[in-house]
Order: sequence, then structure tokens, then C-alpha cells
Amino acid sequence: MAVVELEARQACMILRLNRPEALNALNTDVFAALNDAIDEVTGMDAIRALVITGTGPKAFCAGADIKEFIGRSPIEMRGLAERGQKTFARLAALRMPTIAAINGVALGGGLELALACTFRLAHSSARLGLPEVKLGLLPGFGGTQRLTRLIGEARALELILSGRFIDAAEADRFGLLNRVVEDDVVAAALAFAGDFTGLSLTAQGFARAAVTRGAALPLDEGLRVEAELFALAATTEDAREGCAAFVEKRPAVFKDR
Ligand code: CO8
Repeated sequence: MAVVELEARQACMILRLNRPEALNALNTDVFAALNDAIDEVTGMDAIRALVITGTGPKAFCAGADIKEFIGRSPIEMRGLAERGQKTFARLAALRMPTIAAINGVALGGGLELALACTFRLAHSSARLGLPEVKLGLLPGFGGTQRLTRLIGEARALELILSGRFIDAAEADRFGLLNRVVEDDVVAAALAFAGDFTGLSLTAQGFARAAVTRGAALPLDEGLRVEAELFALAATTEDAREGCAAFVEKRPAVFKDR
């Protein structure tokens, strides 16, 4: 049985972590399969959004596989952290929006996986946290950086230093989630993806770059990045098509060019 499964649904791809017996923990096999899946999705022009979820009712992902930590040297642990960071950076750099459909626990590396996605939806029963401190460790797949940028230093430190689990309602109040849903979270994520799938991936890519690059900059520099990316977007065929379609009162047909 594959530890990562891909399933196409119209314009979306669903990626399922498939190790329910270990609550979808991220081991060497899962990272290899995740990288293969990212390669596969990268080449698919018709796919406009990627939904990531976990198999089974209990877990989106319970984090890095703790059993793989035993007996590792600090250099090996650093290698594991970098492997995870690189994989999640590849995911974050995909041209289509990615949506974590959090169907159960999202802990440690599992929450870090969700943080590397563009958007996060969670079932109301989901529990989220960065419990690494309880293992004598700290988040190593980008959690200290991405969570802090997303929800601010005070709340990020509260979660990282306590390791406590929060429910979906609290995660929503913290600004960690885009939606909390009562029904099937994958179905909700596919419906949510519908807001993004008919548009120009090129324009969305420039917009995402402006937001993420600008977030690490002072306002005046961020505004310069925005102006430069705006000018670049204006050179594209999609920008010509989008504006012409508005004036001609017809739906735009984008080609991601
Ligand atoms: N790694 C390996 N196996 C796991 C993990 C995990 N993270 N989480 C759960 N499992 C396994 C359990 O060992 C168990 O297997 P078995 O039946 O063979 O003993 C099975 O999944 C079911 O788990 P439980 O019996 O514990 O299920 P419960 O419902 O009782 O509890 C919990 C569910 C609360 C989610 C509990 O399993 C738990 O606390 N899991 C660990 C959560 C955690 O600490 N996650 C953080 C891991 S560290 C991390 O992610 C670091 C990322 C950065 C790494 C940088 C590189 C070094």
C-alpha cells in the first residue's frame, strides 16, 4: 500500500498521507513519496489546487516519526530537519494553491506540513499543536518560522513553549485556520478550492510572492516588491485577456501565460 496517495478530482488533486497505523507520521518512506508526489503534481498543468489530508478518522499527521530519532547523532538529526524543511519548501513553492484539510490531529511535523500549505481548513474535532518541547526538542520543519509569521510571536511562543494541543476553535481564534467545518473536511476543502481554480495561476503566483516576500520586509520595501510584481504581471497574456474580457463583458479565458 502506498504511503502517499494521489487522487485527481476535476481541477484538484487530493494528496493523502496513508500510514494510519502510525497516525500518518512522517518517516523516510513518506518523505520520499511526498517528494515524488510533488514532482508529479508539478508537471500537471490541468491541476489548479492541491488538497492535502490524512487517511483515517484520527489523524491528519501526528508529526515526524519519533521512532526514527532513536540513536541519531546531532548531525543526522540536522539532516532530518533539513530534509523536512526542503520538502515543505518545495510544497510551499508549488504554483497552485495548496489546502491542508485537517481531519484529526496535526501535531509537530504534521502541523508544520499544514503551515507550509497556502490555506488550512480543519474539522471541528481536530487538535493542533507543536509538542516537540515535550520530547526535549523543538519544531524543526519550519514551525518556529512559519507559525510565528502566521499568528505572531506571542501566540507562537505560547504554543511552542508549552507544547499544548489546541482545538480547532482556538486555532481559528489564533488565526491559524481559514475555516472550521462540521462535515467532511476534504469535501469542504474541494469546495473552498473552487474559489481559486478558474483563475490565472500566473497572477496568483505573483500575488502570493508579493504577500510572502513582503511579509518579511519593512512596509516601504514590501510596497516596492508589490509594484515590481504588479508591473511584471501586467506584461502577461493573462493580464491582457483579463482586462479585455472585462471590457468586452465576457468571461476571461486564462492560459497561465
Ligand atoms: N511517530 C511515530 N509513531 C507515532 C507518532 C509519531 N509522531 N504518533 C503516533 N504514533 C504511533 C504510536 O506509536 C502508535 O503506534 P503503536 O500502536 O505501534 O504503538 C500509533 O501511532 C497510535 O498512537 P497512540 O496509541 O499514541 O494513539 P492515541 O490516540 O493514544 O494518541 C496522540 C494519539 C496524542 C497523537 C499520540 O500518538 C501522540 O502524542 N503522538 C506523538 C505526537 C508528537 O509528539 N508529535 C511530534 C513528533 S516530533 C516532530 O514532529 C518533530 C518535527 C521536526 C523534526 C526535525 C527532524 C529531527
